[in-house]
Amino acid sequence: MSLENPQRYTVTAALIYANGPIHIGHLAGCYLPADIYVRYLRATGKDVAFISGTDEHGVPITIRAQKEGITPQEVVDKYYVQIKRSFEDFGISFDLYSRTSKPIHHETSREFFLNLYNSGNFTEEITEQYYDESAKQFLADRYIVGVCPVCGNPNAYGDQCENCGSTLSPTELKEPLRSMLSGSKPVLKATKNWYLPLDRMQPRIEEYVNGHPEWKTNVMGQCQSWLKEGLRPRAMTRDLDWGIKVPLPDTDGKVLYVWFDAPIGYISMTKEWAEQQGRDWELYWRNKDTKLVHFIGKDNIVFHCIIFPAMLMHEGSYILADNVPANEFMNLEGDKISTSRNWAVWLHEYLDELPGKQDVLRYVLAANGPETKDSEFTWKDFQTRNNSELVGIFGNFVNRAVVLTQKFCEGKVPTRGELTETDQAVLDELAQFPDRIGQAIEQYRFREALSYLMDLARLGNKYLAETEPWKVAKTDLTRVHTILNIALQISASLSIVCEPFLPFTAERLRKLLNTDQVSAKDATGSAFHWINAGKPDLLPHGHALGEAVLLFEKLEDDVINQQINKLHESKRMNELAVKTVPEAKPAIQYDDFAKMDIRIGTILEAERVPKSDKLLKLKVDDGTGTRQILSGIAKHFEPEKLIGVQVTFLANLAPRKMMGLESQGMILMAEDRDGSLSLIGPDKAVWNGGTVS
Ligand code: B3M
Ligand code: ZN
Repeated sequence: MSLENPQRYTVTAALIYANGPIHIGHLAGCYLPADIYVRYLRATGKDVAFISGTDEHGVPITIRAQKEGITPQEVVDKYYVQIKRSFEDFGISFDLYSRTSKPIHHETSREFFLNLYNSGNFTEEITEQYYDESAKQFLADRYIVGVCPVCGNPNAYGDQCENCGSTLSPTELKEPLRSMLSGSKPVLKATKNWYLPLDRMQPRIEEYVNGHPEWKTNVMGQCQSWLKEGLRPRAMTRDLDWGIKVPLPDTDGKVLYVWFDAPIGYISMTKEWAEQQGRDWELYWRNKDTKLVHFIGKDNIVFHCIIFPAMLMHEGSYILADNVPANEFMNLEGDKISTSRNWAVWLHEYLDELPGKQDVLRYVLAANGPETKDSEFTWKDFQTRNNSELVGIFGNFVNRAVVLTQKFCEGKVPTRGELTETDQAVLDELAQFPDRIGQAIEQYRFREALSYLMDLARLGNKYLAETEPWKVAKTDLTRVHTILNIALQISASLSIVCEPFLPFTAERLRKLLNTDQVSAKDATGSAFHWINAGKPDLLPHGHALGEAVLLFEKLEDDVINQQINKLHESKRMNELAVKTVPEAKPAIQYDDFAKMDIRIGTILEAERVPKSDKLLKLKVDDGTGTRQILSGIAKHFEPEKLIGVQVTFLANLAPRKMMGLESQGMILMAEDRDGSLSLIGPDKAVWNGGTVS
């Protein structure tokens, strides 16, 4: 059951691993909806702690360190700063953005662990895990490499094969196995770890999950499938040297499981924030009138809906999440977003290239939010939404209202005269928007809420189109004043209700309407408060507007095409970079090599072989005469360009027939990473027939 009308909220957004920069998928999947929700709550006067930070433990960090050739500490220090900055740049309004490496977090996690341990809530289990004897370390799944049982890739990881995408466990890998740390063969070794007996907790967790039929169907679906499978005990400690040390004797080389400490981060960060603010953190975690909401992406559902609640239930003194409105994933231009393939729009790059356009991205991501199923970002859609919705509807309406006021009313809010039926209908409709938008937000339907926001701007446009103040001005200025007054009141409401979605625009719009100069009307010190949105008199008559600025600008094709090209180019570069050097062939003896008669010759003639798109027919001067060699290089070279070039060829390859023509030898080529071919010749002219050895 969901809490009725709570006044206090703890809202968390996933603690992302500090192992890379963030992209639009992160924003759309978790942080933007969380921010819209929180901004709305604050606007309606709720007491909110909006908490997030980076997850700085676990194998994802150590893997990154190994890839970049730096220490795990250097990895998290670097990405914490970058990630925090990106969130700030896009207006994600955390009350605190912290990190799990803080001492307060280590203490809180250890204390939590000890509470569970001391009350007998863990089971101890000894299992066999892979161990690297030369590195003297147990190996996380990711550190074990072997042959993929699905596709035969010899470099599959113990958790996944990057070639075919299969999810694996280390015991499924085929020989030869090797450790990524030392290259040696891992051996199985017994080790003790502490397990949370989720199996025993199944009934309580079922009761909790089933008590929330209002959860989103994608979230409920995953929970039910886990529950149906039957919960199994899960290790809460791991054999790893990066993380929070297990607070028990004789546990060297063991740390808390990263998924044990990370969600506790929400609690420790709330403590940190409350300390800074001089507040009581327990109100936000131990008071049953507080509503706890976790914003996450779909890959984190089980941890937030089953494992973390189980930990909290065991501990006993905490509230449980009221809702976990997890999103699905956002794809990019028809393909999954992928960090390793560099198929992403990175937030820090976006702002370098499209400065000041935070709200355009916020708008497009919210409008395409993957709320119920995976969604899609394309640059063309980005352009269309900007040009026809933000510029064409929102910006256009506000701009017309303001410009006409400057033209006909000296830039001051005019008085409203007698209302027509149309006027009254518009004001009545206006009054309904704030609730309509707010209710959708409260139900985590952000796309819908945003569409209502745009409907309000549409209402304004329609009103101006119907009443045509620019025409009426010729005959009836009093009437024009009434129309513009109403248009300005709609604009004023827009400035309030757009703030959760478009905070940068809201600020510009408030400057444009000069709202700071409107005297306070309610207890919060400003008339521009959500509870006043929709009212017909937000702007008093005679109030002077601010300077006219455009809220949005049109995006031209070249800007968009640049982004599309950049994306494809970086993917291409990346594909080249991941191509590995071919495997070595088995060793041979000198005699084997000496059997080959490799020589230098000069190409005298070159032409395409009719009906073949691959073959060129070459005439080569081999020092004793001319020989014909057929070479499969037609796609790589223009025949005319080869004439006169000295090349290396295998002279004693037995003659072969291709397309009815005899080939007497083979031209040697080097293949580049991208598959292009290059001739191998001497670095100065040598005599034809000279041997290569
Ligand atoms: N660090 C996984 C992730 O970054 C994990 C989330 C923790 S939330 C408590 O997607
Ligand atoms: Zn595979």
